[in-house]
Order: sequence, then structure tokens, then C-alpha cells
Amino acid sequence: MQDKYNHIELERAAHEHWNARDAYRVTEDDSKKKFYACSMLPYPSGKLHMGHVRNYTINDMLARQLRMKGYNVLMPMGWDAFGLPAENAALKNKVPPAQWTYDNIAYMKKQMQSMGLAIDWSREIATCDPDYYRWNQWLFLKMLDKGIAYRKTQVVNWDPVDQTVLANEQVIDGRGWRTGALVEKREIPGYYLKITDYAQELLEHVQVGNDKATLTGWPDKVRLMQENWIGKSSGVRFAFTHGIQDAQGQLIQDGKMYVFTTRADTIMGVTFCAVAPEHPLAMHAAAGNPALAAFIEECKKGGTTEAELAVKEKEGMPTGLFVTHPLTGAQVEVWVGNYVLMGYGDGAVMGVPAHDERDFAFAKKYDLPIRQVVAASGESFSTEAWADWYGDKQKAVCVNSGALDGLTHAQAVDKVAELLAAKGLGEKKTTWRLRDWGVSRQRYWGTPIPIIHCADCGAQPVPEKDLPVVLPQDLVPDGSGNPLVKSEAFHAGVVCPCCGKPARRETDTMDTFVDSSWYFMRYCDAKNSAQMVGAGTEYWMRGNGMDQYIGGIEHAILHLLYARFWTKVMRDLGLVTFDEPFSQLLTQGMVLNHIYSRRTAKGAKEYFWPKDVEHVFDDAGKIVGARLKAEVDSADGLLPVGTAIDYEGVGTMSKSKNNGIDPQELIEKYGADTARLYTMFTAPPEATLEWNDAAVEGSYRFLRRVYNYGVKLLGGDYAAADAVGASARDLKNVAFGKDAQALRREIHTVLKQVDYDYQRMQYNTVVSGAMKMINALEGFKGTDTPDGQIAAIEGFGILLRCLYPATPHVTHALWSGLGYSQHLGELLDAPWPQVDAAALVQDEIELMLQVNGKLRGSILVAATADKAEIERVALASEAFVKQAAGATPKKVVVVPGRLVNVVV
Ligand code: ANZ
Ligand code: ZN
Repeated sequence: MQDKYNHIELERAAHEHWNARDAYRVTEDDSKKKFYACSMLPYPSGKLHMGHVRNYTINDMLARQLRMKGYNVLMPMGWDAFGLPAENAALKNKVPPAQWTYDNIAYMKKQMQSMGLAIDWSREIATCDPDYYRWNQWLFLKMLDKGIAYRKTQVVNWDPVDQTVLANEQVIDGRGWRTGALVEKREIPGYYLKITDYAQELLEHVQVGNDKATLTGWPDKVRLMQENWIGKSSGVRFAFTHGIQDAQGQLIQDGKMYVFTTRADTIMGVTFCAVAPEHPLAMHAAAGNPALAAFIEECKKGGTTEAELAVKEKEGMPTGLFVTHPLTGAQVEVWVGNYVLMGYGDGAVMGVPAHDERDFAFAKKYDLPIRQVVAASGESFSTEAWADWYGDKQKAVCVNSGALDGLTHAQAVDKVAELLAAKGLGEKKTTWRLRDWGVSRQRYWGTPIPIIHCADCGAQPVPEKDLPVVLPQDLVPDGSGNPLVKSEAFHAGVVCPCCGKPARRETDTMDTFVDSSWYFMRYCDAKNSAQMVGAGTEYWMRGNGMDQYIGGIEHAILHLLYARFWTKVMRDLGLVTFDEPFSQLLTQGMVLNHIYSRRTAKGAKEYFWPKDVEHVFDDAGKIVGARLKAEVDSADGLLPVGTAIDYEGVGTMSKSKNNGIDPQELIEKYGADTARLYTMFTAPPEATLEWNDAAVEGSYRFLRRVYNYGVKLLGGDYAAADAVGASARDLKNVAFGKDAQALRREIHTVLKQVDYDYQRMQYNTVVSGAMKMINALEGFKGTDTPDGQIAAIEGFGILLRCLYPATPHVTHALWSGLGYSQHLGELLDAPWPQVDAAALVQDEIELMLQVNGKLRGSILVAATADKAEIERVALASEAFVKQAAGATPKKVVVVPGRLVNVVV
């Protein structure tokens, strides 16, 4: 063992040791309790960022600690290797996406290895590998067979200049990212998966407060986000009747304009109706009304997602058409409203401006009547500004509503549903926000959809025996659309599976969310060439899926929901037995750093690296600005030291803001252990982490301190190493003196807390526990007595094991260098330290001594002392004798464990 903490040497040696042992390869073993801990798989973007380091270190701490506790732990890794960035890079560098992707994977894998992660690399998968994506295709065909996958037209973004379909993220402010051309919406055929068939089950298992919920190990925040996304909504669906006919003289929609409402109790407050721009009535009216047609075109341009609509100014236009109110018979005017979604409910709403905020805004803008029909007594009504006149749901009742007057919300809804049902015009209905999952992408770098198009037979599934449909690896996108369309090799020799005539392949590929919907199962059966999943998946995922999933909150909705759906489909196809993929979820917080910027002479914003900037403080120590502490080359030429810079506060690390910290530099300078320790210690896993260079230094110094303590512990006499191990084993036979007992009490008390913190994955306080331990060890004076040395050796052994999951390299070096390994085995599998209950027992305790209620000193008594004994010690104490000056005590009050008060 070296005398100085040399992180480079020591981390290299540790890696060699673990590699030689193939230390992280695991197999299914029924004699042990399994634990499957997995991080969301990374996109191979080029290099690791700090968020990765944090994510994988959390995962690694969990895996290493549980392994010491005797679990069979799987920690796998893979690559979310398909997707748009690879195509963009290919376009820019003129190399095939495959090459870019595999180069990145190789580099990032090396980085992960340098971090010392306990990954079983024998199970590594890249989703762009045909051995993986063939199973996407296989399952897709099964879904097609079961009707879970189906084909229908979908709306896509079309760039008229590049003549290509754009992904949503390629549309910026309504324009194509490369051409700047106004993006059009086009309808083309595509494939959908019926996730809506699973809406109820997806909701029940996740919903907070639902007694069928099984995902109780997820953060409530995420559970709520899923619930809202699924969006179950109970209400009434009913029709306004009309006699409007199309050009052929047919009644449009059979003369019924259906609406969905959650507030049927407000039906007497309807003053208009609004339909979506794509609604048949809107289109009918537009045919003879150019102004309306232009308005509808305008509506179609912008985004059509709910989020986009929510922030849009409410706009509309009357159609000149009228429909009949089903209960009053009144004629109600139909408007086209840009806030009405064609894809939700029936694409039409009843407008109740008094009780719906959007309708209110609309009515104010277009001067439509507002009629209050619900009131809670004592509340006044104003049409000046929006107020939720629903008021207290418990107390509110219908007013101005004829037969409904006096009814509560629930009663009124029942009554309205009844009245409408009697007329055959409506009934109660549940509506879901969740839509079917459109999986077709008009992109090259993805899983080919296994379909063959025949001029005679239409779309035909590729026969199972012909899977996988292999994606050509050598194409380079040129910006003019999907290169698969033009690839002769891709279509060569393809014949219709049905009639045998020459045919063409489907050129759409699958949404990359398909790849991430089940990769975690494939890790369990990574080498299975006969099946998608098998015994491995049953072993690692049995029960309620994997035991711990760790990843970013940005995947709280779509990825998790799609993976849950995919799992349930696999279950229904008999491929797995569990219902849910992830029983526990931890969403780690973002890594933040300071953001510094400045306006250039031309008014553009320039960002500066934190390393070039220092804060300017006011007298009270508050940050009031920033200035350069180094010369920086800027758009305005070289800026001198001292140039004033704007401080924008902290934000997520990002390339565009120059505030990222490259983990590679950190690892090279301080070592992987410091990078790991820093990210674990600075904040609890789920909180945001604010970067602080000084604290990185501090982490390094702490590890050096631990190392130096270890070196000193045996006074450089490594021959004594054997004794270390031996004594660490035979503690029962040691008679510990007072000082040694105090040290052991401190160490074991902290260990107890550390144990608990490991259980709840609060790794920042695990690290502070280790810091407390080193403080206690360094402060301990009795190392030169035989019992003292044993207590110190024991204590240090506990410290090393507590710290090991966070900083495996330095602890490994000390553990084996000092000889612990000879008796307790390698640190990898060393037994987790047990709290010694006897060490926690306090022999003597200190009580405050008061005389007439005033603090006068303290006394030491046996921890087991009774009241009489405490009284005796108190009255005999020097402090009391001096204070009482001969007076006789009248009364003695003992507060157990705290104080004794003598009244004289
Ligand atoms: C009248 C009403 C009165 C409404 C009132 C609300 C409050 P959730 O809970 O999200 O399901 N709606 C129905 N279809 C729509 C569509 N295609 N586009 C936009 N809005 C639509 O919301 C259901 C409510 O959203 C429905 O209840 C309807 O407005 C509106 F005081 O009907 B309500
Ligand atoms: Zn055919």
C-alpha cells in the first residue's frame, strides 16, 4: 500500500482487480434474494454529462450495498441508440448514423468503466442492434394480430421546401428547423397501438388513494402526473339536434351534434356552442364562407396539443348555424372555437360562460350572454372578471334552472342524464384524455416497421420467419426525407407474402419509445436468441417488476406509461407474469450550475464559463453581479479581466449556456471517487444539486484524510495487517476500556443511522455519517492501548464499508492494503457491518444539576441508576455542597435522562 493517496494509481489497480475477477457478472440464483436495480438507459450522445454521473452513482451505491447485505444484485446498462440526433449528426458530418452511434457508445462505455460502476457488461444491449429490435418487430406483429396495433391516418408536420416530414422537435415557431419554411399539416397513414384499451388498468395501478394501486413505491408527484395524463373524466355525453344538411342533402352527423360535459348541472346556462375547426359543422359552414374558411386554416397552423391551446388567446367565429337545446328547445348558435380540440370528447362543447373559464373569456371577447345557473348562498355574481362561481362544491346548488333548481352538482347531473336519456339524446359517459400511441415515424434511424406493401393486397405483415427486417447501416440522410425510401437495397427482392408479386417495404420506423419500453427485460435475457424474454426476466422481474428504477423526472409521463403498457401487453400475450415493470421509482434531481451572460455590441446574448467568472458581492455578502477573472475571447473581441458580466442565477447544466461541467475533466483531475462522493454528498438524490467547485475540492480532501488515517492506523507496519483482521473478528473477547467504549458507542450509533439512510436511499447523509466516523476516529486518543487499537481498527473497518458503495476504489485499496480482506473477505462481498447493541449502551450518563432551578453544574451517574441513587450522587456532589453552603435539601426533582433539581 502506498503512503500517499494516489487516486490515479489506486483506481487503475482497483479496476484491474475487478475486471480480472469479472466481479459484476451475475446469474440467476434461487438460493439468494434477488434485487434488480436499473437506471434509465442513456442516449449515446457523445459523452457522459453530470446528470449521468449522478444517476449511475445512485444506482451503484444501491447495488454495492445490497450485494454486501447478501442480495443477488443485477445492475445492467445499455444504449437508447436509435433516434433523431444521430441522423442530424450524420447530416452534418456525412457519416452514417450507425458509425456515429457506435463510436459514441464506445467512448461513453469507457467513461462509465472509469467511474467504477458495478455493471454486468455481459448483458449490455444497444437498441439499434438487430438482435434487439427484431423483438420490437416480433411483438408488433403479435399486436397487429391481436388488433392492438392498427393502421389509420395521422397528421404529420410537412416541410414543403425539404419535402419531408418533421419531428415535433424539428418545428420551431411553426417553421422547419433547416429551411425556415412554414410547416404544413398533412394526413398520411401510420400505425397506432391501442394503449387506450388499458387506460383503466394503467390508472388503477398508479392512482394515489386507489385501493388497487400497486405502484406505491413511486413518488406521488409522478403518480399524479400519470393520472392526469391518462385523464379519466366522468360526465354526460349528449346531443344538440339540428336539421343541417350537407351538399348531398344528408343530415350532418344524423342531425345530432354531440358534446361531452363534466358539468351537466350547468346545462341551463348554455348561451352558445363551440366546435373544433375540424368539426363537420365547421367545415360545412366554411364551404360557403371564405372568411370562416380562412379562420379555420389559421387555426390549423399552430400547435394542436392541449398545452399549446391552453396558453393561446381564445378566438372564434360564428358559423351562422343553429342547433336545438335538448331540454329547453332554444336555438343555440354554433361557433368555431380555437380552444376546442377535435381529438377530445366529440370535438364540440356546450358554452357556459358563467361557469367555465374558457367559455367566459370567449363570451367576453365576442359579447355573448352570460347566464349564472349555479350559486352558493351568500356569493355575489359579477360578469366583469372571471370568478369560479361554482364556489364551494358542497354548498352550491342550481338556480335559474327550472326543474333543476335547488339540486346539488351530483343530483343535478343525475337528473339531467335521466332527462336526456328519456329523450334518447344522451347518457353518462367516461372520457379519457389518453390517446392511442402513434408509433410510425418517417425517419431512417429506427426499427423498421415489418410491413410489406403490395399493389394488390395492401399492407401485409412480414412473415415471422423473415424477421428481423434489417435496417441498412450505411445510409447517410441528406435532409430530403427518409433515405430508406430511395434505398434500392432495402427494397430489393421483396415480394408480397400474400400473392408473391414484387412489392415494397414499409419505410416508416418505430418511435424510439418502443425501444425503451422493454429493454430492461431484455437485460435479464440478453443472450436469448430463441425468445424475446424468458426465465431470466421471470427471475429478475418476478413479483411486481424490477426492484428499483432510477432516472430523470423528464420521463415521468411518456416513457413510464409506454413501458407499463408494453408490459401489460406482454403479460396478456403470455410472455411474462407480472403486471407492472417498475415497483420502486426514484427520480433524481437535476444538476445545476451558475449561468453568466452578457449582451454583445450587436445585442446578442453570450454565455461565459463559470471558471472564467467571479461573483461580485455587496457588503452584506449578497451576490450582486459578476465579472471576468480571466481574459475571454468574445464576439466583441478580447474582453479584459474585470469586465462586468450578468449573473442569471442557477439553471440546469446545458451546452447552450456554457455552464456544463465535464465529468471527464473532474475524473481526470480528482479521480472517480471524488466525482462520485461529491455528487452523492451535496444533495439528497431527489433534490436538485447546485454545483460548487469548493465542495469538489472538499470531497477530495476528505478522501485523502480517510486514506491518511488508514496509513497511520498501523504506523506503516503492514505486517500487522493480519492482526487487524483477526481482531476485527474476535471483538467479543476484548475487554474495552472507557475511552474505547466511547469510540465504539459513537461509531455504532452513526452506523445505525447510516443503515437507516441506506434503506431510504438518502445517500447524502450516508456520506455525512462517514464523515462523523472519521472525526470520531481522529479524535480518539487511545490508539496506543491494545483495546483502543482494536476499537479503532474495528471502527475504521466499519467506516470503510459504509463509504465503499460511494467510493469503491479508495476503500478497496485500504481494505485490502490494511488486511481486512484476509478475514472478512473482499470488500465487494464483505459482510455488511452489524450494529453492536451492546456498544450502544451508555454506562454512565451526564445529568444537569440545578439548585433552586438554576444550573450549577452536572453529575455523572450509572445509566441504570434509580432515583435514590441519583439523589445520593447529587447531594454528595461538589457543586451542590458548595452551592447549598450547609442548607438542608427540602426536595429533589429528577427528570430522567436530563436533570436533577435540588430545592433548599
Ligand atoms: C360545459 C362546462 C361547464 C364545462 C362548466 C366545464 C365547466 P375534462 O374534465 O378535462 O374532461 N370540453 C369537452 N370537450 C372538449 C373539447 N373537445 N375541447 C375542449 N374542451 C372540451 O373537461 C371536460 C370539459 O371540457 C367539458 O365540460 C367541456 O366543458 C370541455 F362550468 O362542458 B364543460
Ligand atoms: Zn400481394
